[in-house]
Amino acid sequence: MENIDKIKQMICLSLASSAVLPIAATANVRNDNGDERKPMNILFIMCDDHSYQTISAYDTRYINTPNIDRIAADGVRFTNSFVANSISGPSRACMLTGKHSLANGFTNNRSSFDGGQQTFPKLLQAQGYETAVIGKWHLTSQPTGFNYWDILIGQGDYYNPKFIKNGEYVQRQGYATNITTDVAIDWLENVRDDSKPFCLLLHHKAPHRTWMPDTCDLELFSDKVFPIPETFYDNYEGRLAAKGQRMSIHNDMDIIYDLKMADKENEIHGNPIHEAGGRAMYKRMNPDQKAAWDAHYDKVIAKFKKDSLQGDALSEWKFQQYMRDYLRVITSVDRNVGRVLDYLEANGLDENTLVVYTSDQGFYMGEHGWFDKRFMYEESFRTPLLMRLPGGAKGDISELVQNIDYAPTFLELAGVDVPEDIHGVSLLPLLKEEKWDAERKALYYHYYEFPDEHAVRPHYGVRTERYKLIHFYEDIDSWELFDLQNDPTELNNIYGKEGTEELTDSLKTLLHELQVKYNEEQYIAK
Ligand code: SGN
Ligand code: CA
Repeated sequence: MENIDKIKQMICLSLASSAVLPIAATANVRNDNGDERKPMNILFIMCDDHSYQTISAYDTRYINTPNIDRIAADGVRFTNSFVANSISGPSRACMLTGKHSLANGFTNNRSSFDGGQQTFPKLLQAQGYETAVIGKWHLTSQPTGFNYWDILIGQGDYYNPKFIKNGEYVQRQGYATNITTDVAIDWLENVRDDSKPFCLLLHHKAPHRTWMPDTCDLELFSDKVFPIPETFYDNYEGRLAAKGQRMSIHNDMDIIYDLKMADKENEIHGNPIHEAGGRAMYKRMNPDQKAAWDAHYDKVIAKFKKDSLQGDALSEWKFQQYMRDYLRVITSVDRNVGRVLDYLEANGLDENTLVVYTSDQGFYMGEHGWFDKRFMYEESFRTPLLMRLPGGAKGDISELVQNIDYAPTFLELAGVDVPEDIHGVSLLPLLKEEKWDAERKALYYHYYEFPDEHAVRPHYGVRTERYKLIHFYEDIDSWELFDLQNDPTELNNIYGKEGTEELTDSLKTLLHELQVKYNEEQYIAK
């Protein structure tokens, strides 16, 4: 099986167009003191919904991601990396501004980003950087602060996606992850002003729902059976908001839309809206893509019909199917990350480029019975974060870090004074093995979107190294407290339990301090 997988990977590689690799050069720039220094480029790779559980640098249970792991092997792996708001648009706005959601104005996916505000790409541009964003943007308004932008529309499509390139619509044939990488390599190679240092945001759509694999990866993992997560059958006892969500694999993962059982006989039906969406995804494909798709899924559909599974057996089949497609999509991401890293190396750019790999948030791989994100529970509050700074630190960094920290990190690296209104703290000292003065005792989190299709109640909270306190509000008023040391899977809400009074008080004090610090006084619970 392994050999067959390797051969398929080679075929995929030869299909993805590879750029010519001549040597590129960047000029030195002057910093504020007038000293000449070597500019450090920034390659900021981000995926959409990539769980740390499916990166082998973090977790070897499910998949091998040799290329993403290269970043960790030559650099650092953050083992306590979190987001400020576990959903796409808001998370991206936090990264661009270095500020929590209310302060940057983009609190939920229905918002539109105020592109007039201060962002790190603008500040880098002013410092003489050549900036670009390629791939998923998801902030509704047009990008500002970029010399070049070439973005997917909204969530984007996996097959033959439409982009907006510096304001013009362009439809491209092929698979989104390959295309986004092609455009990025082409920008590095042919478009940018190479007398300047660059900052490239290479932001993939993958592996966002509906986890559509590239045609050359369809057969991967077909024979694999993944272990069912220990919390798969969680009954949500003592956690009101968890009980009320609609992101369960059993109830909410659609058989046609998510699991691709769109049979030609039209006998299988899911939720009508999702079913229409699922069939439309297939219609976007060209005849070759459809033929490859059918060659794989028709067999799976036939078996699914024959087996007519019910109850737990159906839930577990859905889980396996979900895992296989998700991991196929990750295989393509990993291969394309390899292409970009190879390009940097072939051009000597690996020696003066900070490479970052992250996701807009974590994701549930069946834990608590779920897919999707949004909750402040570990799987979606955490996000993978790997960084490789040439000549910098190697190994694990365990400090509590958050996606509001990326902007100040990039700015400090570029020699820009970090504006005082930025909430995040530069991670550069950690990358250089220097003392980190942040003295961060706790992280603040706030998720605002409601009502939404997954019915996750808005909530804010605080997390220290050991404890987590969450307040869910809107149509409920419910507090949760977890001791992550004794209860890492967060099944036992100890809020209000005897003996937790002092701990609760101290966490509430901390929470209020952070709400004041991050301009969220209006949310302080009465
Ligand atoms: C879409 C998905 C949701 C997902 C959100 C947000 N539904 O609405 O499942 O939670 O995006 O994801 S879908 O039917 O359109 O696939 S985010 O990462 O972009 O914020
Ligand atoms: Ca996302």
